[in-house]
Amino acid sequence: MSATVEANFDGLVGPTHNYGGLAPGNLASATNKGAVSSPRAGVLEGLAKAKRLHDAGLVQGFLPPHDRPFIAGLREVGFTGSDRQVWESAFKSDPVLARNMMSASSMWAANAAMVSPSADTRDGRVHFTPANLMTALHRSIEGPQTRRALDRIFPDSGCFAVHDTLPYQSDFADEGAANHVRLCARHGEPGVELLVFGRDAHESWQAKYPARQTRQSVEAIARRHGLDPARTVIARQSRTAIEAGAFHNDVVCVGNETVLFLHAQAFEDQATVYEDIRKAADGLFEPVFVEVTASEVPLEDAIRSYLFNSQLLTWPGEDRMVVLAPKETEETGSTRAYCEKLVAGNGPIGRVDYADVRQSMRNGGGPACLRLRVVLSEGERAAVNPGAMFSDGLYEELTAWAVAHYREELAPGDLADPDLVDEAQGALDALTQIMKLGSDFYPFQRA
Ligand code: SUG
Repeated sequence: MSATVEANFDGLVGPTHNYGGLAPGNLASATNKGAVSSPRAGVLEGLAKAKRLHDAGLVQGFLPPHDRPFIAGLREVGFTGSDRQVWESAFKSDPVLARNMMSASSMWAANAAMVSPSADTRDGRVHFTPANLMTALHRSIEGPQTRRALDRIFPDSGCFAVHDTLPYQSDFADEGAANHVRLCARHGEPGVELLVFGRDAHESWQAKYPARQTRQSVEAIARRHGLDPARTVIARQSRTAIEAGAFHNDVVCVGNETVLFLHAQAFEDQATVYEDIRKAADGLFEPVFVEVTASEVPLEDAIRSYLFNSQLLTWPGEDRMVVLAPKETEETGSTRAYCEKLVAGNGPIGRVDYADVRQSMRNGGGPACLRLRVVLSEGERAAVNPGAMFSDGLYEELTAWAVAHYREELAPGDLADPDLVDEAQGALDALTQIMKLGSDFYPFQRA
C-alpha cells in the first residue's frame, strides 16, 4: 500500500463569522444577508467534521482563521489611531467597507490555494499557489495571510514550493482549489489535473453573475507548478451553472482517485471534457464519470442542497467510496432520492453520510469548501508543522479555546462593537500558541 495520503486541511471558522451578503453569484450569501450568525456553533461544527474524518483514519489538519476585522487593511486606506479607534471610525464613515473587512471567509479553505502534489510536478515538490480571490473585496484581502499560513505549515522548501498569489488584475482572477480536481489511480501516483475556468480574460463576459476564475489564471498555475501538459486538462465551466449560482466548479463537481462525480450541466462542453480526461489518463488509469442528469437532480436543487460540494473520500476499511454531504442534501427531496439510488447501485460510491455545517452552508460553503486537500508522501508529512495536524489533544484544546473566546451570537448591529476587535485578536493570539504559528503570525501581532 502506498504511504502517500490525501490530507484535508480544514479552515477554522473565525470569531467574526457573520452573514454579510458579500459574495457575488452566491445565492446562500445573498439570501441570508443580515441573519444572526453563531460563530461558536460554526467553529464547533467544523471541528466535529474534522474529528469524524480523523476518527475514521483519514489525515486531517487545520488552517488558522485570518485576523478580522482587518485593521491593517483599514490603516492602508487612511484610518488611524488605536485598533479600536480604527474600527470605530471606519464603521462610522464607511460601514460597507468595514463589513467587508469583518468577514470570516478564510474558513473556506478550498479557496485558499491550488495545490499540485509532488507526483505531478516537474521538480518533485508539492506546489501551492495562494488564491488572489480578487473578484470580491472581502476575499481579496486573504492572499498574503494565506501565503504566511502555508509558509508556516509547510516550511521545508526542499519538499514544498509556496508561490505568491497571481497578479491582482482581473485577467488573473483565481479562486483556488474550488476550481481544481485531481484524478489518479492512487494518491501517490501521477495523476491528471483538471483546472476549471469560467471566462477567458481576452473575451468579454456579460452575465448575471461574475465568472471568478479565468483561463489565463489556470494556465499560469499549470506553468508555475510545472505540470505535464499531457496530463493537464483545462476546461470551461458552463455559463448555465454560473448563472444558476455555481460560483465555483466545486458546487457542481467533485473528484477522488479515478472518480469524477458531477452534474450533467457542470461544463460548457462536457463530452469534450470527458474525452480530454480519458486521453490525459491514458496509461495511468481508467476514469469513471458518475454524471447526474437534470431530470434526476435539477441544477437548482444541486446548488441549493450542495450535493456536489461533498467530500468524496476513500474511506479506510470500505471498498467503495464515501460521500460526506451536507445535511441540506438529505433534506432536499431530489438529492436524497438520488443518493439512495446511488448507493443501492454497484458503482464506485457505496455510502453517503451527512455533516451538519449549517453555519457555513448559510454563506454558501459546504463540506468541500471547508477543506484544502494536500496529497503528502510519508516524507512530506513528516515535514509539516505538527501544530497544524489533528490530534485528540489539539481537538480538545481547540474546543475549549472556541468556547472560551467565541460569541454565541453575532447580529449585524453587533459588528460595530469595538470590543469585538479585542475579543477576536485575543482569540487569534491564543491560537498562534496552540497551533505553534509564532507570535508574529498576524498583522496585529506585528504592529
Ligand atoms: O466566496 N462565501 C464564500 C463561499 C465560498 C465557498 N467555497 C467553495 N465553493 N469552495 C464565497 O462566495 C459569503 C460571505 C458573506 O456574504 O458574508 C462568502 O464569501
